[in-house]
Amino acid sequence: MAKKPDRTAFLRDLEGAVEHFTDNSKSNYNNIVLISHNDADGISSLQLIQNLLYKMKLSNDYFIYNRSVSWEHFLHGILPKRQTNKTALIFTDVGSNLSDLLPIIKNREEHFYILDHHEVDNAIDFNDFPNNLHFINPTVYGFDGLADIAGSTLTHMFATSIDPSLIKYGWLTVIGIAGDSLRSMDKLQSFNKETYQEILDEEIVEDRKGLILFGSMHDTVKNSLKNSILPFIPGFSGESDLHIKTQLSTMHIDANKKLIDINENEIQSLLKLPKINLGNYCILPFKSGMLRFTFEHSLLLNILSFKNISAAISIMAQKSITRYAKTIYKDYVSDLAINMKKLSQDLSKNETKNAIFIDAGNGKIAPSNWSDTASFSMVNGLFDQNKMLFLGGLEKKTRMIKLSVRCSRKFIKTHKNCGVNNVITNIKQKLGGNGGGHKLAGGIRLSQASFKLLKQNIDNYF
Ligand SMILES: [Mn+2]
Repeated sequence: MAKKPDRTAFLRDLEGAVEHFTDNSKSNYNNIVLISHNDADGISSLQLIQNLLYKMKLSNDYFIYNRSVSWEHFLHGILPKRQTNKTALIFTDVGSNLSDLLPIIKNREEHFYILDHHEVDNAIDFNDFPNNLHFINPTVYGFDGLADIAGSTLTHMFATSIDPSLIKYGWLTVIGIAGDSLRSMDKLQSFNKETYQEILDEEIVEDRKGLILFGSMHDTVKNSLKNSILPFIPGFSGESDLHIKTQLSTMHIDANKKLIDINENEIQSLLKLPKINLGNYCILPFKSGMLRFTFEHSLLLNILSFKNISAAISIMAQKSITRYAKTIYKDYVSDLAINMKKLSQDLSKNETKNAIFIDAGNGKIAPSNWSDTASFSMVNGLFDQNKMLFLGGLEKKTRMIKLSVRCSRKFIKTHKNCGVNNVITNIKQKLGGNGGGHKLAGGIRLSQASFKLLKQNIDNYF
């Protein structure tokens, strides 16, 4: 893995894929199969490519991959018995599990284009790639797959290299960036930053400066504070309406004013609260209500992708939110804020030199929320960034201990590149169980006896 990002080498790969795709589209391909990830970034990427293919007059089928089955199993249902090089497959925001994919691709005649920004298994030999694969992944050249380049940014670069007029769909790109980077627009870096600027220059979206309370930017001051999940605001996020109203009235702020309508004095008083900062956020001017705000739009897509993928895909084309989606969204953010509050105040923690265990079982936090609560508490820095977080508890149906495991980038740096995936592999080797993940996030299920041993010896697993 390169230390300093190699821009030239990455752009050379991208250009090679663009040329090959353009040439074959004119003379060879008669059908394109699209495969994308079931999240906001994946859906945005998918629609960017669909718009490209529409302009190129190429027919396409699409499939959403949620990683619940192996690539072999998934592709078995998609690839036809009769092979043909007249079909191309384009993977967006997925496809970097090369040890699973390469053996399949090697035995096929179709052309494969993988546009992904997830990290690749280190063991891959890039000189041993099949000729029918174009693999474009900026992380291979030292870019950060979240901060520097979202899946949608990469897809945007591919699509606009073929047809520059596709910049008009840049709002899709921004939704992908907002969902994956989890930061305000002023903190974007590298290709994310450059691409966002190009889209702004074309006046496709609008950039605004204001208080950053991601989760409910579209709502009243009271609800924005109550449901702020990024940042988590101690004393406000997850608190009761009455508590927040009382606080706001002592600050002489009208609790029912829209957050984006508050005046300079009100902004200044809110800035005195912990964690609250000014920053830039992005508006989609042609949408209304909550869907105008890219972070919230993106979070909604992420939530719906797990519950109802068709609802997620169709919301992209809608100007305003459906009642169904609105209810799901409201419950989600308010639960998440409340869970982070519980995590930072009420739940018992067991800390060692390198780890923090938090028992969220027995109804303390609903098991379906363990994963997101762990992720957002990590992003918000609610715990010591030098420790790995193990959040979970007894899962009633399996009688096993289920754990969501998270760590920060700082942790990986100070622990010689040891991330969540390495620790989970070590645990499985010594204690059994099943699970997996990547550097920053993963999960594992263990027997209760193994969990007891793990807690006693956790510092030996790093
Ligand atoms: Mn992504």
